[in-house]
Amino acid sequence: MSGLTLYGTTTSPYVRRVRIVAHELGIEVDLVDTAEDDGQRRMRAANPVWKVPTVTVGELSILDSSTICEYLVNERGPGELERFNADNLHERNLMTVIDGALDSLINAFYLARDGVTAQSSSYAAKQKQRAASAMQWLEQWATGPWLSQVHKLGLPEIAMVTTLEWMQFRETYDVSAHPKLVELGKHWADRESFARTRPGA
Ligand SMILES: N[C@@H](CCC(=O)N[C@@H](CS)C(=O)NCC(=O)O)C(=O)O
Repeated sequence: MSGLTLYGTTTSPYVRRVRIVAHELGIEVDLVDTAEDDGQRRMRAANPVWKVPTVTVGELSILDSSTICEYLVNERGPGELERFNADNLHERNLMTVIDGALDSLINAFYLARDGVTAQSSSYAAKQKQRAASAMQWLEQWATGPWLSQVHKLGLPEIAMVTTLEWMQFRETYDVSAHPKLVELGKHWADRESFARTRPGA
């Protein structure tokens, strides 16, 4: 697959999902840093919601991490990955809850940078409470390295590990309250695609 441009940063957990899937499938990506003005301008020209990851392939723009990962798997074949099954409602619920926790904490993280904290805003406090509720729900589904019931590495596990590691990296959430999720994260930490895409790697 040639001419694939990925707009994002190396610290974004959503961008990291795409980088892990690309690495697993042996797909080269040209990463354009959206922390730089020029990268941000180019990403906004391709994506009306101004979020990363954004991928462009020729004239095509793909605007969401799950859509991008599905596109890569469909184009290249799943390799060792589990193909995301849109009919599997449990997997879709897992993704919704992981994204709910992550979106809440990303909001809280950026609001805190502007001085809006859980102490000063009930809405900011709710973001952290929602993340705790989501993580508690996810904990019940972790079995060793697996989150989904398919027992093959797929988007739910990749999303879970990148979320856990982002929480630790940004110190936005104490993951130690969820020992089964911590164990799941440790299982995948040394796999090449995870190790190579870790912030600072
Ligand atoms: N649903 C989107 C979420 C992407 C997202 O929230 N990305 C964050 C960075 S981790 C972002 O671009 N935030 C920019 C902003 O909110 O202004 C996906 O899965 O790709």
